[in-house]
Amino acid sequence: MPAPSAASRPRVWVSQPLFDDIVARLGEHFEVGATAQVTVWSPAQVAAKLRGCDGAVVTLNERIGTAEIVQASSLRAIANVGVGYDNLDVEALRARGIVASNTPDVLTETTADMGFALLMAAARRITEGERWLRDGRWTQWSFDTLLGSDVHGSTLGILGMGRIGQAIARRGAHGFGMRVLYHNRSRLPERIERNSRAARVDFDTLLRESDHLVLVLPYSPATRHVIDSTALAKMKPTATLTNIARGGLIDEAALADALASGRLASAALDVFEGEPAVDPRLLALDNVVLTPHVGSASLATRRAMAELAVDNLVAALGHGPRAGDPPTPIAGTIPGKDTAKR
Ligand code: 8YV
Repeated sequence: MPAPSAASRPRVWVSQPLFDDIVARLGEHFEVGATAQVTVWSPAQVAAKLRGCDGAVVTLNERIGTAEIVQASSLRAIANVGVGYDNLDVEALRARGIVASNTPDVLTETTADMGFALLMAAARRITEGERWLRDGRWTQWSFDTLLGSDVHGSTLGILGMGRIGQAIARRGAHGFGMRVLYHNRSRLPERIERNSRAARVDFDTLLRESDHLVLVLPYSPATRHVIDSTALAKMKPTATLTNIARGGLIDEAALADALASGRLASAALDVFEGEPAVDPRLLALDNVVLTPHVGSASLATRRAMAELAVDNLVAALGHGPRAGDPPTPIAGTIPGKDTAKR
C-alpha cells in the first residue's frame, strides 16, 4: 500500500521534549508537531496546539479540560506520560469520545525506589547532614550529631495502596523487616496483603501508628489536603512523612508549622502544590528533604514511559504494529473498560 500523503496523515502534538528517537516513531504514521525545548504552555496555547490535531502526547505540565479541547474537533486521543493524570479532565475527554491513556506499571519500581530513598533520607537526616558538612560545620566528631530514627523494624504506613504503594510495602517488609500498615478505599486481596505483609487499618490508626508514613494516593479534589493540621496532630512527633504522589495532598502551611515546632520530626517531599514554586517556609527548614518531582526519573524508566505513551497513541489512533492492541486506557475513558489503577 502506498504511504498516505502528508496532507492526509493524522496530526499529533508532543507537548514537551521526550527522547528524539522514541518521538521519531510517531513520524512513521503521523505528521508530528514536536517540541524542542521545555516549554510552559498557557491554556490558550495548549488549545491552539490541539486544534487540528488527532492526538497528543502530554505531560503533567499541560492541563487539559473543556476549554482546551472545545475547538479540537478532530482530537481522538491523549497519551499522558505519567501514571498520575490529575492534569486531565477525564470526564470532559470522555464526553467528547477522546481516549485518554497513561503509563502505569513501567514506573512502579523506580518510583517505589525513590519513595524509599526519601523515607530513609528523612529518617537518617541525610540531606541535612550533607548541608551541615558542606557548610563547614563539622569541626569535631561527636556522639550525638544528627541523631535520627531507625527504619528497620519500625512501622511503615502507606496511604494509597496501588501498585507503587505495594512496591514500597514489599521493600519495607522484606528488606527492612518493617511492620506494614496501609489505608486504602478498599481492602486488597489477601494474596497481595500476604506478599507485601501489609495490614489494612483505618486512616486514624495509620496516622497514629506509623513511624514512617508515605503518601502514594491519586490526587483529586476529594483528596486535597488529606494531610492537614488535624491529621498531622495525630502523627507521632518522632514520625517522618514522605510524599511522592502530588503536592496538593498536603496542606503545606500546616506541615511547615508541624516541622518548625517539632510536632513532626521530618518530611521528604518530591511534589509540591504550586510546583515548581516551593513554599519559602519549607525551603528554610532543615528537617525536610526536597526534590524536584523526580520520582520516576531513571533513564530506563523515563524511556519506558515515553515508549508506552507513543505506543498508546499509535494504538489509540489505529495505526502501526500495535494497531488493534488496546492502548492503556485511563479508568472510565473507554466505555466498559476500567483498567487503569495506580
Ligand atoms: C511523571 C509522575 O514523570 O507518573 C507520574 O504520575 O508524577 C511522574 O513520575 C510525570 O507525570 C511526567 O509527566
